[in-house]
Amino acid sequence: MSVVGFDIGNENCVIAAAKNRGIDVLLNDESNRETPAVVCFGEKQRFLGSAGAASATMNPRSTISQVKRLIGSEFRNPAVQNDLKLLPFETSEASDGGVLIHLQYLNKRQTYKPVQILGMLFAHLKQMAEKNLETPVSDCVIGIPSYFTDLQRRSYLDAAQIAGLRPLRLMHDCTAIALGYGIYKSDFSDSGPTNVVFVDIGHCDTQVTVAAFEKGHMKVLSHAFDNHLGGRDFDEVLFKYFAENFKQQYNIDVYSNTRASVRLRASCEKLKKVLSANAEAPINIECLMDEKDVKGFIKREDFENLCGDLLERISSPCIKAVNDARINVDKIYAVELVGSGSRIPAIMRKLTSLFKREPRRTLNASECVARGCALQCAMLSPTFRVRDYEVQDSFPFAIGLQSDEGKTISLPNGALYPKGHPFPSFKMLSLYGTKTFYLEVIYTNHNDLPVGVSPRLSHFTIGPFTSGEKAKVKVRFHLNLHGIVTIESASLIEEDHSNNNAHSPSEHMGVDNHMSNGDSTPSTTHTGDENETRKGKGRRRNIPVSEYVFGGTTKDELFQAQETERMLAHQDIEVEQTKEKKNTLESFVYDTREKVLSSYRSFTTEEEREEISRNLQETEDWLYEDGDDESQQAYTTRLEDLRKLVDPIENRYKEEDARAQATSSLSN
Ligand code: ATP
Ligand code: K
Ligand code: MG
Repeated sequence: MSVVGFDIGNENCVIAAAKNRGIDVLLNDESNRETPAVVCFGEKQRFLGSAGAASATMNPRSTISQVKRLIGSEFRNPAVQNDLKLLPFETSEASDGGVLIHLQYLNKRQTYKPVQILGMLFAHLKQMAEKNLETPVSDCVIGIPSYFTDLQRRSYLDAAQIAGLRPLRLMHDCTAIALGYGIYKSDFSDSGPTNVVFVDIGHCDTQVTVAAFEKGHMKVLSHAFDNHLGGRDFDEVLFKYFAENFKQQYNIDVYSNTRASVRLRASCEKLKKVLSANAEAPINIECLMDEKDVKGFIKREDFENLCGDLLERISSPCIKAVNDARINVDKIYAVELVGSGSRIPAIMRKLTSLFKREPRRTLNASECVARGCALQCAMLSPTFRVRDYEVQDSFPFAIGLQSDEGKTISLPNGALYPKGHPFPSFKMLSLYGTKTFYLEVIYTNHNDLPVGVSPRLSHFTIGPFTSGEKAKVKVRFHLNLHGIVTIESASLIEEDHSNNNAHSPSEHMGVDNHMSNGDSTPSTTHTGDENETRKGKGRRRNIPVSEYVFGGTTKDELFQAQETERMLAHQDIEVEQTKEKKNTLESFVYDTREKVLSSYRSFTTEEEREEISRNLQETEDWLYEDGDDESQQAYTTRLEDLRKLVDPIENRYKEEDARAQATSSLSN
């Protein structure tokens, strides 16, 4: 069993695998280390990854990209609406408030949820890894942005499950990067932690993380982000510039034509890359629209001026991360720049002036997330031995509770998990009640959240239970390894009547401030069986807990999605096998025709040759006409029919050949 790390980007995916000697990045079928995050629905089969990207401009409305932006997001979120404007496929609001993707496939209008599309991508990457490693792959660690909400995290796990993967951890991208950075380094000073700022600029977002390194362990001090600032935004600057330019010069409006927009966007991205290495760059697109060829040109300096606002915005998450880490700029040992979006030279200059030092590029900009994830996976897997290294991550949002009437429940520290809390983490809370009650998990600080995100995560029913008098209910929360909040258990403590004075006043439900807000990480073992009677203090009884996640995938939906994926994968295989059968038949026709004229000639009669030739011609004609698009069975049957004619001759030829060889070896 192999262990792998996945970096699912908005543009590119990278797979890394732990080997005994270290971490390897796996190649795809085109021998590339990065695979486009694209799923394209062709006429009869899906094209995934590189094949999907290759078909994108032919089939723009059935080519799904940037699904990472849509998964676990609300359709009505204005930020999502902005993203959708850049994407060529059709969407609508799902009944659960999420995004639904509509497209034409297999002559039908089909609807898919983003979680399904991501599932397809995961399945493709899994298959690629298995082909490379020649072993089954299921245990994995998957990189995610630190700003992902509870629902986005859960949706990632669902997508992985649709693909048959078993994520041991969803890991914040920059935490994975920091792990890969720290674990092999031995030159950290003994006189206190070494603070490093990681800046990851991808296709759609910018993430900044400050981590403190000491020998044998690494601690994340802060995560900050701008989830709407990445390479894509720089492409868009060029797109707008040339769209306007072409309107003036050629009188075409690319905004009115999906295919033209898709092609211009792709050209602008290429242009941007050229500008990273050149002072100026041309753009040429044949037949962009209305049968017009377009030409354009831009200088790097002009591009940088157009990007002034974007470049300015890079400072904010950097400043926030350093402030939240509570360190001085002079206490920063290094700034490490990663993510391919950061290859624009002006970004480097901007960061240099901000941090008063030049950022370094000691890590592999496009592979470090996947590599860190693979390392973490090896550390979590019992089959690998990795040197002891402690990773302490911090959770970027404050999490609180409210009752189902929307009343905030006041908690000892102001939050169930304050912002920056280390995780994974268990917390025990004591509440009082006489019967079933409800808790809603919420984000408490709107300012920290990505724009438009709902503060409500999930709703828990604690019960049913009844208790004659107000009883203490101990609720055990878990902010798990994926950064998802759950309630692990709840138990009712029926106290002795002789020991009644700890009861809260007469509210229906109240937090017991006397009880410790017990905070423990999984390494601190939780002692005591919660079902056991405690020394005369009271009886403990487990009460059921049920969870409802706002916008979450139900078990039934997940099952359906797995079924759909199985069917779609079957269809793809079927189409591929049919192509193979057709090719085999075609080759047989050509090979046999050639052999009839050469090697078989002396083993056949005139009539036999004529009959075979006639049949070959018939099959060839059929292949061009009725047989162009037939079933596997049809091609197989045709081949078998031809073989019946040709096999006796083939046998005669082989026998003669063997005899000739025997004779020649005797005479030697
Ligand atoms: P995200 O992290 O947002 O999910 P991702 O991980 O797929 O996305 P990366 O692969 O890190 O993103 O970066 C992709 C971006 O980098 C694209 O916008 C691409 O155009 C840009 N890019 C790649 N090479 C260069 C270059 N030489 N100069 C400028 N930009 C580049
Ligand atoms: K990537
Ligand atoms: Mg990335």
